[in-house]
Amino acid sequence: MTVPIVLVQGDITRQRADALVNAANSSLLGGGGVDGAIHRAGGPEILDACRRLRASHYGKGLPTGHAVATGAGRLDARHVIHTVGPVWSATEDRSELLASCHRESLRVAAELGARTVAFPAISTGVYRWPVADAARIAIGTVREEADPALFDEVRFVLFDRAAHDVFSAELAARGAG
Ligand code: AR6
Repeated sequence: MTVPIVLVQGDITRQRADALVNAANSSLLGGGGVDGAIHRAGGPEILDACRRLRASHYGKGLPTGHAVATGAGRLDARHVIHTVGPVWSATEDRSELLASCHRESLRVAAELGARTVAFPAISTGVYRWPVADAARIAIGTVREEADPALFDEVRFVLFDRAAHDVFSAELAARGAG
């Protein structure tokens, strides 16, 4: 048995889930893309919590491939899990770091008892990771790591049609499970 993986096209800030994953940067203090949208829609409570994390555990910032949770402010979720994806490199294989973002986010979600988790396509925007390769790593890691006893659903929320099609093709290529 594997955890059901569901694909949705749209804005992750409009999703209802126990936990929404944020494609953050190591400052944890906001940015563009998903990060900007989550802070805008979620309100100042999330940024306040991020500032407290910086002041307590992450003085130097959250390392790439790690994940940490805050509350979700006004979002329709209980938690936001912030993870820092790797910047794409043509000369260095950083796949393990992208896999780690997914693994660590799931680990944090499980600790919090979050049974439905929504991911964006981490690293595929500002960080320029090719979407097909990101889909392979993201779906592959979730398939391997998400314990069906702990999760009811893992959702990928793809902003545009093209990314949704690429994730669909990756899921179809792997079969039902
Ligand atoms: N909902 C779902 N997906 C979205 C949304 C949204 N509201 N907005 C953008 N995307 P990005 P990264 C897609 O750039 O590449 C930030 O400045 C987007 O089309 O958000 O991991 C952070 O602070 C793309 O496919 O994240 C970091 O500095 C995907 O989400 C940096 O960007 C990820 O794009 C992180 O870059």
